[in-house]
Amino acid sequence: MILKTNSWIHLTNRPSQPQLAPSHVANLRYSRGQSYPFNLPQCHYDGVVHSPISRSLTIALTLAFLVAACSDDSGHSSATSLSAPTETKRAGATSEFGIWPNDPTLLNGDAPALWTIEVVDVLPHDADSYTQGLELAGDVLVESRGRYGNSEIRLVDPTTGDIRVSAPLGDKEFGEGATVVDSTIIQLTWQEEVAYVWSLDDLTLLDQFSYIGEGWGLCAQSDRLVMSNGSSTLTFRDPTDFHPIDTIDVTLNGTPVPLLNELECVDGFVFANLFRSDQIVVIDPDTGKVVASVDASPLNAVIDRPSDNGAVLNGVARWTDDSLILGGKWWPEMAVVRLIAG
Ligand SMILES: [Ca+2]
Repeated sequence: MILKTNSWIHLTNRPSQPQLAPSHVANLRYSRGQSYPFNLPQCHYDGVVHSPISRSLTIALTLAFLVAACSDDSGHSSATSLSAPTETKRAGATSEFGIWPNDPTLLNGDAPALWTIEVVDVLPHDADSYTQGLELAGDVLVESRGRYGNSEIRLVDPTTGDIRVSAPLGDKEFGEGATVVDSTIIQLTWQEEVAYVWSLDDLTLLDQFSYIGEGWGLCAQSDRLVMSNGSSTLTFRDPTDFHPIDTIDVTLNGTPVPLLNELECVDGFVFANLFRSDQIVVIDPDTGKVVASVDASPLNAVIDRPSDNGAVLNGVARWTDDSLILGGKWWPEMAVVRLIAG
């Protein structure tokens, strides 16, 4: 059982919270050594997509969003310089507020926070795995692997990287996000409109659900699933039969935030990495408002990411009470990180 609880949902307004402009969301960056086919004012974005049609449309809409956002703040850059990890800075200490860098009552949709990360550890990862989703279940890391002909669900020892057990998808199926519900794993497929239900202990296929549209990210709250499809809309689903319950549009200061990708449900909030970026947004799922944005680019100083444009950040998992695992497609390592004020 790894469902998270809404431990503190009642938030108050604090005037001292750092302001997050729309340009921060637009300030998508790539790992070092990679090229930027599109150079926008204060924005770097790679428009290469691995989907023939739908993601191209999404990228086009996003570029329009980026241009609009950047045009409002073209004279100021929010880029954060890469820095060496501070591995011992808070090692062994548990934050008073768990995963949150500040008093959690600071979080509110009117004054989104701007955070970054410190890397506190590095874990091994299968460099052949096209990571599409990560979630911890006890001492086992659940990893969904994508690409046609290579998709599977696997249970991994997170400290050694050893694969304990795996189960393949069909050659014409593309694995996407996955989450744990009680003693099962629900795994999405990208465009095949089917979600598989696996036994958590041995990956026996137990059931499958059908749905309409694309599947990208998935996480579980106490009574509902949260699913992304690459747009700015999250869909809530019943974990027992996967039927849609409701949707919420995700916004930052009133502006839609597209390309919501891999998800992680944390303390009643939803973490979503933005596709092809090192940015993670923290969403209040009841309002859709982005309450904080996390610049994860400091991991580039630690993780030897492949130069392939497809090797993007695509794994977010709660690791300990005060840390996350961040992983990506074909990454040889994963980073254990803590959130810190940016
Ligand atoms: Ca996750």
